[in-house]
Amino acid sequence: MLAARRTIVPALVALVVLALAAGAPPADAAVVKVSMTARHRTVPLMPGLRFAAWTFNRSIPGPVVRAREGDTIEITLRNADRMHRHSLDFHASQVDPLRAMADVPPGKTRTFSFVARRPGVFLYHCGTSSVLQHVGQGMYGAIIVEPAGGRPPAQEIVLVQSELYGRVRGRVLRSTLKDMLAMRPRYTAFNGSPFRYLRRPLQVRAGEPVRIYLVDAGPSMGSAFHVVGEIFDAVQPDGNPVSPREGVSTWSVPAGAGAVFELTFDEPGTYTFLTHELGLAMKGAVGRIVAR
Ligand SMILES: [Cu+2]
Repeated sequence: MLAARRTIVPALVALVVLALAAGAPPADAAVVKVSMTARHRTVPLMPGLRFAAWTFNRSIPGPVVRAREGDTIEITLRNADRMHRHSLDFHASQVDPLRAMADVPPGKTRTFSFVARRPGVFLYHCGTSSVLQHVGQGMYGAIIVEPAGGRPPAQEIVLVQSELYGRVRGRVLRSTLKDMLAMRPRYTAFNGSPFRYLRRPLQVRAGEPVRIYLVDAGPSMGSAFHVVGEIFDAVQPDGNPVSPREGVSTWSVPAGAGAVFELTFDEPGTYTFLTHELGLAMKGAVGRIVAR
């Protein structure tokens, strides 16, 4: 998915929830209001297959949240699920988890906030026990916190890698905690759909900078991220622009982490991106970028 700036972007429909705070230091710090609804929903997974998922805002992954360093993120979580408690753990936060990440019972709504003090790209996920099951069912997404001074212009791509577990019955993939504990994923995916970007490659302009924000949601496996035919000009672990690594071919992002990858396709062509843990790539975490 292509990223919009300083806003919340569901996979298909942009839903802008940004409000400026009056007079809060730093001078241009904002309150970014994020509305999330937890609900069970059967979502399209790939042609001919659906997934009996637990979602934030009806999609896997949930919406991309964007803010800037120093902003206050104010989250309202509504639990529209009739059976399970749900919650939100933002890895961009530095808060008391028992307060900020408390479970929301079925049918209830709660609001909490945190100040995004560190720039980067981070995972958010449901933190309710069993976390393995809630993440494995699809309750995760990416939050991007821009550095206070911004980033240089680039063509931006946001990728969330994950595993999908379970058995297919009647063209629906259904997961159990037992499937997830066995750690034998049925599929892997970027942005919630195995082989999504082989079916519809991403498009960029050759000769101009590209920035990939990658988050690995797991629940249990990381990403050895690589672009065939390219070397990353810079990799920023967790997306923090301080101390980038330069000239990297493959970079491991563990489950629960993120990274920013910067590169320029000097030569027009079709470039495959994947996790170079190839047994996982062949289950769906592989795609293409066409540079023109
Ligand atoms: Cu949950």
